Amino acid sequence: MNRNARFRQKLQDPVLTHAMSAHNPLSAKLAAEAGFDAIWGSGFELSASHAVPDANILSPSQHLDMMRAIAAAVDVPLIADIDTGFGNAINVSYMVPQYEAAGCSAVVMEDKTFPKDTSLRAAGRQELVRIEEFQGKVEAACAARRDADFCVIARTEALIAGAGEREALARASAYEAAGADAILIHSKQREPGEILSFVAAWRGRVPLVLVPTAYPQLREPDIQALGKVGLVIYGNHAIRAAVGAMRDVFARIRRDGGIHEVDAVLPPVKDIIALQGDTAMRELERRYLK
Ligand code: SPV
Ligand code: MG
Repeated sequence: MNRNARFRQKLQDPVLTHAMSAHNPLSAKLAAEAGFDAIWGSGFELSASHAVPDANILSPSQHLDMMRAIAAAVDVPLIADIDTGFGNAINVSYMVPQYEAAGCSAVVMEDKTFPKDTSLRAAGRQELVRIEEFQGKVEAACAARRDADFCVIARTEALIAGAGEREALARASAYEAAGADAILIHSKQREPGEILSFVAAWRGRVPLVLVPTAYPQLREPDIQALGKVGLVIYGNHAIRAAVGAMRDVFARIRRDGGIHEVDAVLPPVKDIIALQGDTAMRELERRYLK
């Protein structure tokens, strides 16, 4: 079974699928190594790795290039975060085949205006497009895919925008009717109540997708028990882990006046060389360098 078919099957499977964020092929490789089912090609993480806000500051081609590099580095399915689809339904029609050709197995597209503002920032500019407009974008994404197993996940930001559960449910149903394979429902409340209420009220047939960054107390067994969630995405834990680890090590080196103390606690250089795919290159060397 190819990657797209595997991902579609996993998404529909009653067992919860988990995806870890990545901002480059190395972080994707570490997530796959840790046993995550899929990689989340996070716009937030890629923006952070360029030290710019997650607000469509980077170009679509920068994101697309990174997705291509990640898909080439790992075997697990890659879910591309295409923000609002980089424009209207026409832009979506042209972008989706490029993400598919880059090796992604799914796209997640959100119902905000372009340019977007990031969801979890306090007092962000959260403006939703009309329901019909976003239905057109979902239809365009579905029609543009070449492999029927490539998944189109519609994300509603109704709760993030403060529009309430009724609006979120209306949008989710409208996007399912437009052909979405799953609905991502996002919340920035520090307690899971808002999300749990939405999940309980959801009557659609397609699975839900959660990103529990703001309400980390909701664990996988709790989510699995809800019965309607097919996928949980850990949205920014690769970049936060990297920032924490680098800050700590850099401060220790400054404090110690050298690298003599941290050396023993860091992964050895041979570990990094292995992650670079050294074994494969040595095999090429053995076979072809004559
Ligand atoms: C991302 O990781 O880019 C996301 C999730 O879209 S969030 O940042 O929570 O909006
Ligand atoms: Mg994003």
